[in-house]
Amino acid sequence: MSASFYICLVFSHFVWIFVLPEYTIIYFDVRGRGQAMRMLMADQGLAWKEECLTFDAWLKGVLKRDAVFGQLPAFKDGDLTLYQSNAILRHLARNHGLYGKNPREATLIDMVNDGAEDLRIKYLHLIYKNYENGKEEYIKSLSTEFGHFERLLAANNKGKDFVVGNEISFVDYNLLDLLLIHLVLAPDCLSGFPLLSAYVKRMTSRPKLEAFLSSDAHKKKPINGNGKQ
Ligand code: 6SG
Repeated sequence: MSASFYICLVFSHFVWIFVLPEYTIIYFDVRGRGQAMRMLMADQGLAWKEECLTFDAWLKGVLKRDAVFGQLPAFKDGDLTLYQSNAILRHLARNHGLYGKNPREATLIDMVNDGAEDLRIKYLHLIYKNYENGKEEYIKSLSTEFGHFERLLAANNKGKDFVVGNEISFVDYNLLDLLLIHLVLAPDCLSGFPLLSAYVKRMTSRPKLEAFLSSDAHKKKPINGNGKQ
Protein backbone atom coordinates (compact mmCIF):
# COMPACT_ATOMS: atom_id res chain seq x y z
CA MET A 1 0.00 0.00 0.00
CA SER A 2 1.19 3.46 -0.84
CA ALA A 3 2.53 5.92 1.68
CA SER A 4 -0.31 8.29 0.91
CA PHE A 5 -2.80 5.61 1.94
CA TYR A 6 -1.11 5.34 5.33
CA ILE A 7 -0.98 9.09 5.71
CA CYS A 8 -4.71 9.17 4.96
CA LEU A 9 -5.37 6.44 7.48
CA VAL A 10 -3.39 8.22 10.19
CA PHE A 11 -5.02 11.49 9.32
CA SER A 12 -8.53 10.05 9.40
CA HIS A 13 -7.74 8.47 12.75
CA PHE A 14 -6.52 11.84 14.00
CA VAL A 15 -9.75 13.45 12.78
CA TRP A 16 -11.78 10.71 14.42
CA ILE A 17 -10.12 11.23 17.79
CA PHE A 18 -9.93 15.00 17.86
CA VAL A 19 -12.82 16.33 15.83
CA LEU A 20 -15.80 14.00 15.94
CA PRO A 21 -17.96 14.66 18.96
CA GLU A 22 -17.58 12.16 21.72
CA TYR A 23 -21.15 12.52 22.92
CA THR A 24 -24.65 12.43 21.42
CA ILE A 25 -27.91 13.74 22.86
CA ILE A 26 -31.03 12.06 21.47
CA TYR A 27 -34.09 14.13 22.29
CA PHE A 28 -37.05 16.13 21.01
CA ASP A 29 -36.44 19.61 19.62
CA VAL A 30 -36.67 21.27 23.04
CA ARG A 31 -34.38 22.58 25.73
CA GLY A 32 -36.33 20.59 28.33
CA ARG A 33 -34.36 18.00 30.23
CA GLY A 34 -31.50 18.27 27.76
CA GLN A 35 -30.56 21.81 28.59
CA ALA A 36 -28.48 21.40 31.75
CA MET A 37 -26.28 18.78 30.06
CA ARG A 38 -25.91 21.02 27.00
CA MET A 39 -24.79 23.95 29.16
CA LEU A 40 -22.40 21.70 31.08
CA MET A 41 -20.77 20.43 27.88
CA ALA A 42 -20.64 23.87 26.25
CA ASP A 43 -19.05 25.43 29.33
CA GLN A 44 -16.54 22.59 29.68
CA GLY A 45 -15.53 22.80 26.02
CA LEU A 46 -16.90 19.32 25.24
CA ALA A 47 -18.23 18.57 21.77
CA TRP A 48 -21.53 16.79 21.25
CA LYS A 49 -23.94 15.89 18.50
CA GLU A 50 -27.72 16.26 18.59
CA GLU A 51 -30.09 13.65 17.19
CA CYS A 52 -33.44 15.34 17.20
CA LEU A 53 -36.74 13.56 16.66
CA THR A 54 -40.40 14.52 16.47
CA PHE A 55 -42.90 13.17 18.97
CA ASP A 56 -44.58 11.25 16.12
CA ALA A 57 -41.35 9.58 15.02
CA TRP A 58 -40.67 8.76 18.66
CA LEU A 59 -44.04 7.07 19.17
CA LYS A 60 -43.89 5.15 15.88
CA GLY A 61 -40.24 4.11 15.95
CA VAL A 62 -38.27 1.52 17.86
CA LEU A 63 -36.49 4.05 20.05
CA LYS A 64 -39.27 4.24 22.63
CA ARG A 65 -39.49 0.48 22.79
CA ASP A 66 -35.74 0.21 23.32
CA ALA A 67 -35.40 3.08 25.81
CA VAL A 68 -34.73 1.75 29.31
CA PHE A 69 -37.68 3.64 30.84
CA GLY A 70 -39.48 4.40 27.56
CA GLN A 71 -38.46 8.07 27.71
CA LEU A 72 -35.96 10.63 26.46
CA PRO A 73 -33.43 12.23 26.63
CA ALA A 74 -30.95 9.52 25.78
CA PHE A 75 -27.23 10.11 25.77
CA LYS A 76 -24.47 8.22 24.01
CA ASP A 77 -20.92 8.06 25.25
CA GLY A 78 -19.19 5.65 22.87
CA ASP A 79 -20.86 2.27 23.26
CA LEU A 80 -22.66 3.35 26.44
CA THR A 81 -26.25 4.57 26.00
CA LEU A 82 -27.75 6.26 29.02
CA TYR A 83 -31.23 7.42 30.01
CA GLN A 84 -32.43 9.61 32.90
CA SER A 85 -31.29 13.21 32.63
CA ASN A 86 -29.88 13.41 36.17
CA ALA A 87 -27.87 10.20 35.70
CA ILE A 88 -26.48 11.69 32.49
CA LEU A 89 -25.46 14.86 34.36
CA ARG A 90 -23.77 12.75 37.03
CA HIS A 91 -21.97 10.66 34.40
CA LEU A 92 -20.54 13.81 32.83
CA ALA A 93 -19.71 15.18 36.28
CA ARG A 94 -17.76 12.07 37.31
CA ASN A 95 -15.80 12.08 34.07
CA HIS A 96 -15.02 15.79 33.97
CA GLY A 97 -14.35 16.75 37.60
CA LEU A 98 -17.73 18.37 38.27
CA TYR A 99 -18.75 16.41 41.37
CA GLY A 100 -17.12 18.33 44.21
CA LYS A 101 -13.68 18.05 45.76
CA ASN A 102 -14.52 15.30 48.26
CA PRO A 103 -17.33 12.92 49.29
CA ARG A 104 -18.88 15.51 51.59
CA GLU A 105 -19.23 18.01 48.73
CA ALA A 106 -20.49 15.25 46.41
CA THR A 107 -23.26 14.46 48.90
CA LEU A 108 -24.22 18.12 49.23
CA ILE A 109 -24.27 18.42 45.44
CA ASP A 110 -26.64 15.42 45.29
CA MET A 111 -28.85 17.01 47.93
CA VAL A 112 -29.14 20.29 46.02
CA ASN A 113 -29.72 18.44 42.75
CA ASP A 114 -32.60 16.50 44.31
CA GLY A 115 -34.07 19.82 45.43
CA ALA A 116 -33.66 21.16 41.89
CA GLU A 117 -35.38 18.04 40.52
CA ASP A 118 -38.34 18.60 42.88
CA LEU A 119 -38.75 22.11 41.52
CA ARG A 120 -38.37 20.90 37.91
CA ILE A 121 -41.18 18.38 38.41
CA LYS A 122 -43.47 21.17 39.71
CA TYR A 123 -42.51 23.38 36.75
CA LEU A 124 -43.18 20.57 34.22
CA HIS A 125 -46.54 19.85 35.85
CA LEU A 126 -47.48 23.50 35.41
CA ILE A 127 -46.30 23.64 31.79
CA TYR A 128 -47.82 20.38 30.58
CA LYS A 129 -50.85 19.95 32.84
CA ASN A 130 -52.04 23.14 34.48
CA TYR A 131 -50.67 26.22 32.70
CA GLU A 132 -53.83 28.30 32.33
CA ASN A 133 -55.31 27.56 35.75
CA GLY A 134 -52.14 27.22 37.74
CA LYS A 135 -49.72 29.88 36.49
CA GLU A 136 -50.65 32.64 38.92
CA GLU A 137 -50.47 30.49 42.01
CA TYR A 138 -47.30 28.79 40.80
CA ILE A 139 -45.56 32.14 40.38
CA LYS A 140 -46.59 33.09 43.93
CA SER A 141 -45.03 29.87 45.23
CA LEU A 142 -41.66 30.81 43.74
CA SER A 143 -40.70 33.06 46.65
CA THR A 144 -40.72 29.96 48.87
CA GLU A 145 -39.01 27.77 46.25
CA PHE A 146 -36.24 30.24 45.47
CA GLY A 147 -35.82 31.05 49.17
CA HIS A 148 -34.32 27.57 49.64
CA PHE A 149 -31.67 28.16 46.99
CA GLU A 150 -30.98 31.74 48.13
CA ARG A 151 -30.24 30.44 51.64
CA LEU A 152 -27.98 27.71 50.28
CA LEU A 153 -25.98 30.34 48.42
CA ALA A 154 -25.84 32.60 51.49
CA ALA A 155 -24.45 29.73 53.58
CA ASN A 156 -21.67 29.06 51.06
CA ASN A 157 -19.16 31.92 51.24
CA LYS A 158 -21.98 34.51 51.28
CA GLY A 159 -23.13 33.52 47.81
CA LYS A 160 -19.86 34.48 46.13
CA ASP A 161 -19.03 31.00 44.84
CA PHE A 162 -21.11 28.20 43.41
CA VAL A 163 -24.07 26.55 45.08
CA VAL A 164 -21.77 23.98 46.73
CA GLY A 165 -18.06 24.52 47.38
CA ASN A 166 -15.84 26.84 45.39
CA GLU A 167 -15.66 24.88 42.14
CA ILE A 168 -18.39 24.52 39.57
CA SER A 169 -20.32 21.26 39.67
CA PHE A 170 -23.12 19.65 37.64
CA VAL A 171 -25.78 21.01 39.94
CA ASP A 172 -24.81 24.58 38.99
CA TYR A 173 -25.83 23.89 35.40
CA ASN A 174 -29.08 22.29 36.51
CA LEU A 175 -29.90 25.16 38.86
CA LEU A 176 -28.95 27.76 36.25
CA ASP A 177 -31.27 26.12 33.73
CA LEU A 178 -34.13 26.19 36.25
CA LEU A 179 -33.52 29.85 37.03
CA LEU A 180 -33.34 30.80 33.34
CA ILE A 181 -36.60 29.04 32.44
CA HIS A 182 -38.33 30.64 35.41
CA LEU A 183 -37.08 34.06 34.30
CA VAL A 184 -38.95 33.43 31.04
CA LEU A 185 -42.09 32.32 32.90
CA ALA A 186 -41.96 35.27 35.31
CA PRO A 187 -39.33 37.88 34.40
CA ASP A 188 -39.37 39.46 37.91
CA CYS A 189 -39.15 36.20 39.80
CA LEU A 190 -35.61 36.84 41.07
CA SER A 191 -36.14 40.45 42.15
CA GLY A 192 -36.26 39.53 45.87
CA PHE A 193 -33.20 37.28 45.60
CA PRO A 194 -29.96 39.24 45.28
CA LEU A 195 -27.65 36.25 45.60
CA LEU A 196 -29.50 34.17 43.01
CA SER A 197 -29.61 37.20 40.69
CA ALA A 198 -25.85 37.71 41.00
CA TYR A 199 -25.31 33.96 40.53
CA VAL A 200 -27.25 33.99 37.25
CA LYS A 201 -25.17 36.96 36.03
CA ARG A 202 -21.91 35.30 37.04
CA MET A 203 -22.79 31.95 35.50
CA THR A 204 -24.08 33.39 32.22
CA SER A 205 -20.94 35.54 31.88
CA ARG A 206 -18.65 32.52 31.76
CA PRO A 207 -17.25 32.94 28.24
CA LYS A 208 -18.08 29.52 26.77
CA LEU A 209 -21.51 29.49 28.36
CA GLU A 210 -22.22 33.02 27.17
CA ALA A 211 -21.24 32.00 23.63
CA PHE A 212 -23.53 28.97 23.78
CA LEU A 213 -26.45 30.95 25.20
CA SER A 214 -26.15 33.53 22.44
CA SER A 215 -25.91 30.90 19.66
CA ASP A 216 -28.83 30.27 17.27
CA ALA A 217 -28.71 26.59 18.21
CA HIS A 218 -29.75 27.62 21.70
CA LYS A 219 -31.98 30.60 20.98
CA LYS A 220 -34.09 28.81 18.36
CA LYS A 221 -34.77 25.77 20.52
CA PRO A 222 -38.16 25.97 22.27
CA ILE A 223 -38.05 25.56 26.04
CA ASN A 224 -40.90 23.05 26.13
CA GLY A 225 -42.68 20.72 23.72
CA ASN A 226 -46.13 22.32 23.84
CA GLY A 227 -45.19 25.92 23.04
CA LYS A 228 -45.79 27.11 26.62
CA GLN A 229 -43.06 28.83 28.54
C1 6SG B 1 -40.59 14.15 28.48
O1 6SG B 1 -40.25 12.72 31.28
O2 6SG B 1 -39.19 17.04 26.72
N1 6SG B 1 -39.13 12.46 29.26
C2 6SG B 1 -40.13 12.88 28.46
N2 6SG B 1 -41.74 12.02 26.88
C3 6SG B 1 -42.20 11.14 25.85
O3 6SG B 1 -43.07 9.01 25.50
N3 6SG B 1 -36.89 11.08 34.70
C4 6SG B 1 -36.73 11.23 33.27
C5 6SG B 1 -35.45 12.03 33.00
O4 6SG B 1 -35.05 12.82 33.85
C6 6SG B 1 -37.91 11.96 32.72
C7 6SG B 1 -37.95 11.88 31.24
C8 6SG B 1 -39.03 12.73 30.63
O5 6SG B 1 -34.81 11.85 31.94
S1 6SG B 1 -39.45 15.39 29.07
C9 6SG B 1 -40.53 11.92 27.40
O6 6SG B 1 -39.76 11.04 27.05
C10 6SG B 1 -42.73 9.86 26.38
O7 6SG B 1 -42.88 9.66 27.59
C11 6SG B 1 -40.29 16.84 28.81
C12 6SG B 1 -40.23 17.09 27.33
N4 6SG B 1 -41.35 17.33 26.75
C13 6SG B 1 -41.40 17.63 25.33
C14 6SG B 1 -42.16 16.65 24.63
C15 6SG B 1 -42.18 16.73 23.21
C16 6SG B 1 -42.71 15.58 22.79
C17 6SG B 1 -43.04 14.78 23.97
C18 6SG B 1 -42.71 15.46 25.14
C19 6SG B 1 -45.42 17.83 23.07
C20 6SG B 1 -45.52 17.94 24.45
C21 6SG B 1 -45.90 16.82 25.01
C22 6SG B 1 -46.15 15.93 23.96
C23 6SG B 1 -45.81 16.62 22.77
FE1 6SG B 1 -44.05 16.46 23.93
